[in-house]
Amino acid sequence: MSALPSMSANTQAAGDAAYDAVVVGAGFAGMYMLHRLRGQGLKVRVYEQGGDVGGTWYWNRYPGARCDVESMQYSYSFSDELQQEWNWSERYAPQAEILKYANHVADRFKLRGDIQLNTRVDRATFDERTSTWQVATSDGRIATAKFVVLATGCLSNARMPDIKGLSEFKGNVYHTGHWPHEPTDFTGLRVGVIGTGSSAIQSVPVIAQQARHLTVFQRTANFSIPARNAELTVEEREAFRRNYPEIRRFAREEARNGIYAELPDRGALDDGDNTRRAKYEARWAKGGLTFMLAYNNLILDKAANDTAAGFVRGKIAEIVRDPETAKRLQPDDHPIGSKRICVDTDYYATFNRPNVTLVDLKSDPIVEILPNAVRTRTGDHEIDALVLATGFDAMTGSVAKIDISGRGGRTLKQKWAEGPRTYLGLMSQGFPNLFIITGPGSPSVLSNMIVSIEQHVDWIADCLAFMRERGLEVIEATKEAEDQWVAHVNEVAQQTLYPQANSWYMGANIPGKPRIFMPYIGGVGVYRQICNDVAAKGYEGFVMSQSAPVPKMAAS
Ligand code: NA7
Repeated sequence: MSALPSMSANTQAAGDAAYDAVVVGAGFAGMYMLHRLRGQGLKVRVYEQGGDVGGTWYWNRYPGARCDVESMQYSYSFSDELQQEWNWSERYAPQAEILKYANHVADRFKLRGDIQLNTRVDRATFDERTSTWQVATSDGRIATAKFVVLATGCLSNARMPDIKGLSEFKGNVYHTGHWPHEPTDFTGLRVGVIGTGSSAIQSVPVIAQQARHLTVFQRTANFSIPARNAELTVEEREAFRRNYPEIRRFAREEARNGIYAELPDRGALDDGDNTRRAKYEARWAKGGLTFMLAYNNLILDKAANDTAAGFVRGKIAEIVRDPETAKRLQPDDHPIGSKRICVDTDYYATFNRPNVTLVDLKSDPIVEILPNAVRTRTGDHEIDALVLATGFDAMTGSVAKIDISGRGGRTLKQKWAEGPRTYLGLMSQGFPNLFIITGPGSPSVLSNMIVSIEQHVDWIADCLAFMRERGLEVIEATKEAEDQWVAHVNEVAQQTLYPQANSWYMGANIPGKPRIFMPYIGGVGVYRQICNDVAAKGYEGFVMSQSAPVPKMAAS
C-alpha cells in the first residue's frame, strides 16, 4: 500500500469547519470510506458516537458474541498486505478479536486523525443555495460538507422492549447490543434472558455456565445451526491466503450472499429421502450459515424448504432431552432461512442443563417486570439480573435517529414514513449528495456485510471521482429511477419465502413500522453488476449538475 497523501488540514481540532465529505460512523464502512476518499485527496471528517472505532463490534460485547461469517471472509479485501498479514485465530473470531482488527486497520492506515470519537451527528440539513450540507454534532458544532455519507450500520440502534415495569427492576439490566465495557460476571446470580434471536443464541450457552439459574424467555423459536467453531490451523489460513484472489472474486461476483462456498446445482425435491438426509447431515456436520446452500431452492419453494426445516427440527428433538422443551424450541411459524438463521455453539444442548429453564411466551406471555422477577401469566420467575436480547430497529433505525432535511426542508423521516425508499440503496431522491452505505434496497444484511460495504464504498468513491473530473458538484437520484428500484426490490422479494416471516428484514419487530421487505434479495453479484452498469451508463437514474438550482427570486 502506498503512503497516504499527507492531509495535515484534516487533522485540525474539531471546530466549525468545511469538509469535502462528512462520514457518519467509524465502523467497517466508515473507516474504509475515509480511506478511499482521503486517498483521492478529499478533506474528510468522520464522526463516531462510540468511544472507539469498530461500530457494531464496539457495542455488541455480550458473552459469546462472534460473527456468523467465517473470519477469513469477514475481513477487508481492499489491501492484499492486510489480508496476508492478519492472523485470525478461530474459524469465527470472537468480538474482541474483530474489534482488535478494526483498531489495527485504523492504525495501519492512519485513520484516527480524521475520526472524531464520542461525537453524535444530530442533524444534517441540505442548503439548496450553496448545495452543501450543514452537519450539527453533539459537541455543539456545525460542519459544512459537500457530501455526507451515512455509514451508520444496519444493526446499530439497539431496541429496548416496551414492557411494563422494566424501569422498576432493581438488578442490573443489560442489552446485548449495548453491552457495558467493564467485565460482567453472572456467577451465583439468577439471570433472565428475553429474546431468542442470534444474540441470545450466542450468549445463552455462555451465561448458563456462569449463572446459578438461567431463565430464557422465548417469544419465537429460531432455527440455529452449529458453528463448529475451532482454532484455525496455519495450513487453513495459508490455503485461504493463497486462494484469496479467487475467493474474493467469487464472493463479490458469483455468491448471492457474498460468501465463498460451493453452490448447489439441484433442488431439494430432486433427491430422494436418503440422499437428501445425507446432504443435510453433511452440512450440519460442517456447520455454519452455508447449511442453506444444501439445495438451490430452499428459499424459493416451500415444499423444498419444509425438508430442511424438518431436518433441523429433528436435530433439536435429538439434542434436547425433555420432549416438551424440545417441542417449544422447534420453530414452526416461518420457513427456515426466511429469518437469518443463527449459528451457535451448544445452544440447544444448554437446555439439558439443570440450571436452565425455557419459558414459552406465546402460551405464557410476560405481564410485567417486578423489582425482582419477570411475571408471566402463570407465575413469577425470580431473577437478579436481566439481559435484553431484543434486537435492533434494523436498517432504518440509525438513519432515522439523525434529523436529516433535504430539499424543501423535507425530512428523511417524513419521506420514509411508509417505508424506506432509495435508488439502489445508495441515495434517496430529494436528498442530494447524501449517500448511504448498505442502505435499505441493497443486499446489506442478506450478505457478508464487508463484501457489501466494500462494494458501496468503491462505487461512491468512483462516483465522486467521476464528478470531480467533470466539474460536477451535485448528484441526486431521480424519482423515476427510485420508484422503479423500489418496485423491483419488492417484486424480487415476493418471489421468495422471505416475506412469510415476521422478521426485522420486514420491520416486523418494531410496532408501527411499515411492513416492507428492506434488503435487496437479488444477490450481491447481480446487484454489483446493476450498480456497475448504472455507472457505465454515466450514472443512469441520477442527475448530476454543477450546483443545485437556486430558487428563482420573485419578480419585483
Ligand atoms: P433479533 O434477531 O431481532 O432477535 C430479537 C429477539 O428478541 C427475538 O427473539 C424477538 O422475538 C425477541 N423480542 C423482541 N422484543 C421482545 C419482547 N417485547 N418480548 C419478548 N421477546 C422479544 O436480534 P439479535 O440481536 O438476536 O440479532 C440481530 C442480528 O444480529 C442477527 O440476525 C445477526 O445478523 C446479527 P420475536 O422474534 O420478535 O418474536
